[in-house]
Amino acid sequence: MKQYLTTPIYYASGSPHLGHAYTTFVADCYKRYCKLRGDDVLLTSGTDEHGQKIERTAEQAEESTLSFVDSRSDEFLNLWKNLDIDLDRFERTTSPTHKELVIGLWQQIGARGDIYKGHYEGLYCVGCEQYFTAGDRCPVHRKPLEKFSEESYFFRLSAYQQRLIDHIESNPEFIVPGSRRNEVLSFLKNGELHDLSISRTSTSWGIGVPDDPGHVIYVWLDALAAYLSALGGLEGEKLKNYWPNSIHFIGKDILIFHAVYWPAILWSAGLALPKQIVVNGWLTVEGQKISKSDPETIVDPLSLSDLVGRDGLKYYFLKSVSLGQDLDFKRSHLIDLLNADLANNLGNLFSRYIKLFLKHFPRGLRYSTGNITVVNKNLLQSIRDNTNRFTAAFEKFDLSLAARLFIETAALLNADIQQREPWKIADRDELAQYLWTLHHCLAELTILGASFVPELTARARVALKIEAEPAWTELGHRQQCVSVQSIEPLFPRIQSRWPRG
Ligand code: ME8
Repeated sequence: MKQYLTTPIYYASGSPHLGHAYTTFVADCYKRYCKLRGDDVLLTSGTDEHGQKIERTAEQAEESTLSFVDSRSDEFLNLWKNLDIDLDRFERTTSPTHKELVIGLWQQIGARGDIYKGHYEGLYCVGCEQYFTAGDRCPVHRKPLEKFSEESYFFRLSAYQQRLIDHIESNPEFIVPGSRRNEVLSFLKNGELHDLSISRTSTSWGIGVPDDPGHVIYVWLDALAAYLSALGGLEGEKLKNYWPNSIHFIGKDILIFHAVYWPAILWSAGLALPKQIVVNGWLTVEGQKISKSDPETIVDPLSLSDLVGRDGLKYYFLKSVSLGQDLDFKRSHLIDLLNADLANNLGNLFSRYIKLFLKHFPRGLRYSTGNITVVNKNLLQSIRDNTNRFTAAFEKFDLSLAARLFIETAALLNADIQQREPWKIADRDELAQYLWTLHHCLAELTILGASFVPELTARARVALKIEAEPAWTELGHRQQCVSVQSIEPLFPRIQSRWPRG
């Protein structure tokens, strides 16, 4: 199956922070799971580089806008490389191919009769690059809204109100989780949808409106279109093959743009809608959303990954945040959880198993499935049951439950070893049979872990002397000869360098 996944196209107005990393971890984890299942899956991220917010930030930094966005964009790209995010494409909205696509999209919408020229008068938050109809402060940035009055092109968004309601109601999985779907539905049902201003004259940093050089295209229309540019353009094969099966991973702050404006734009352009929008909550620090505009909240993902490793960082957030919920970040919780789950539980499981195996069967052992006892069959079956629950969790985007099932499976194996005390088994055949069974259980455990802690599971597979790249098709496949080799501890305990907090 062909699948297309996207993270938001993050603003190149500042350096990436933990909030950006979190959504990217969710998308990366989901991609790894799809790949494991054998899907042909592409993941896109990128940077949103136009608009007034960026123009003003570059001015304040006394840099040319282009060199400013070049360096911010590099920071994002380098972060994803350093955190081992499995990206296929990194799209920049200043690229010439993207510009061409946005102009093509504008023309397609125009040809449909959905664009007209008018005058915009109202409120705007430059931080969100969003129009407001009421209020005097932006609820996200907590700054006064600015009054704008300018000539503008409009998109006939109002014409799509009922169609949007119908689509969301007849596709219950279009917006996940359900609480976010309800939010969009009540937004659509409780008020009149106004046409959307889609050009600006008060900034020149953007893509020019075709044949009207005084206007630049609204930055959100420009940025959303990057999802299509990353697939190689409006006429490309990739768009045909991957787009209908696409999932946008976003934060709740940009839900209306993705669930209301974007589908209407796509319909107008004669394109299919993405299959799903998966919405995460916010990471906060002391109750405040981690945000560029609030420097006190900023946590640098790289320095954190230097301390706990990139697998540790991914695992912690994927396990600790239930999809759609907020999480108040605390370093002490991060360290305690990783020490408990990855050092004590997972790490000890592998080290005690490998030690035991090497002591008794340094050159490997051979056993055949037909001869194993009911106790060992049951152990294999209980891993299989967890695997089935794991799949169901992924299908509901409940990555936190899937991570828990992975680590509970490790705990189950530790408990089994503790109870059966293989170091006391005198019968060589019985011991061989148990270690053979455990070998298969551990191999399956690495499959469950591969989407969350890919580097740890790859090393665990080296210890088990099996193919480094895990695949779902391995499940239930039993080999007669198994062996192991020793490796460095999988996840050494983290000694906190910070004051507790
Ligand atoms: O909105 N907690 O870019 P952006 C969780 N350019 N997720 C967070 C977060 C937090 N504290 N802070 C940021 C834009 N995020 C537009 C997107 S897409 C066509 C254009 C994540 O740099 C979350 O995914 O402000 C959120 O939606 C996104 O970063 C916003 O990134």
